[in-house]
Amino acid sequence: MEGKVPFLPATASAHAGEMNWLFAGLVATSVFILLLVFGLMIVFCVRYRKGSGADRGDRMTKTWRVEVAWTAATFVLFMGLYAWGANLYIDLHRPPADATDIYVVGKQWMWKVEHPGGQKEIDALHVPVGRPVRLVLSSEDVIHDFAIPAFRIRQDAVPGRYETLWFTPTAVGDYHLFCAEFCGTDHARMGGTITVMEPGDFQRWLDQQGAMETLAQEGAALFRQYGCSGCHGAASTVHAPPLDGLFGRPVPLASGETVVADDRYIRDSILMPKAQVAAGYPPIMPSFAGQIGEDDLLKIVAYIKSLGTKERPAR
Ligand code: HEC
Ligand SMILES: [Cu+2]
Repeated sequence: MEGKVPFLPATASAHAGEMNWLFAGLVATSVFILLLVFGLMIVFCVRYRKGSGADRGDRMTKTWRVEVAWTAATFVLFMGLYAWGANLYIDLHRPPADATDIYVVGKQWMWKVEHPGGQKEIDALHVPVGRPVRLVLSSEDVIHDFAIPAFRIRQDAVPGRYETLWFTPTAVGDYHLFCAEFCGTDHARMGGTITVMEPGDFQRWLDQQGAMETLAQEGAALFRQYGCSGCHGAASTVHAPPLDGLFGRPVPLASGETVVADDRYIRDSILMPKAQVAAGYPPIMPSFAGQIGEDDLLKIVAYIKSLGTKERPAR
């Protein structure tokens, strides 16, 4: 179901069409069950009303066949809906490898957006049409929820962790952005606009934001400012793991487990270093919880990610 569907917001992302079908499927199933139950109730009410000439003798005995048949039929029907929805949900949380990362921080009461090139926006998000975008969401205070009805997506932004979701916009235009989790006095005003642009226009928009440091470059400065380089830098005498090429690599932990170093792992390593200690290293890294805000964390994580690729910030 693409294009304009009556009573629904615009259908403007690659998943939105299927979401419409799923919604239609749920409504159709509910309406069918509703009509069946109420239809039978009404029929019986009328047929067996007081004084009607309906035959009341010869009562039918219950048979297990009927019980099993309707139980199995509804079970299969609802499990089918569940599998359909779960499949879509899982897909929405598995971004393609070529998706662009955009960082979003929710706080009372605004959305702060940072593009990988360092461009910043507040209560606005510009994206190119037809390209997958992966959002990394976090919150500085309470739970918020990033919701774009035209894309049929919403995701809680939870303090203390990263949540991700992705979408591919399919139609150029402006769409509403909302906070969909009651988060305080000005919750109702915590919204904005998503602007979907042609890739060329988007590139021009990025360029117009002026020359600025990329997120990774800002992160590199913070990495020194917070003293990380004292232990992790090349010249350090402390026995700390080098962070080059860390992103995306499996990391053996002291506990014997192995985890993949993703955004979340790096973030947790900074805030809760004792929770997952890298194998072969002493657990001497101090926790930076409460000292580094979400904004700066994103930049440091972006910097550590950039160390995995060849294009290291030249500083
Ligand atoms: C006192 C020295 C020290 C400081 C300061 C320090 N670290 Fe660490 N860091 C370590 C050690 C030792 C480990 C390995 C043990 C562990 O996982 O806790 C580590 C582990 C890590 C890891 C996980 C690496 C892996 O291979 O799994 C990351 C990411 C990290 N540090 C980032 C940072 C950042 C960012 C900062 C600054 C905000 C910082 N560290 C400050 C010593 C330090
Ligand atoms: Cu909010």
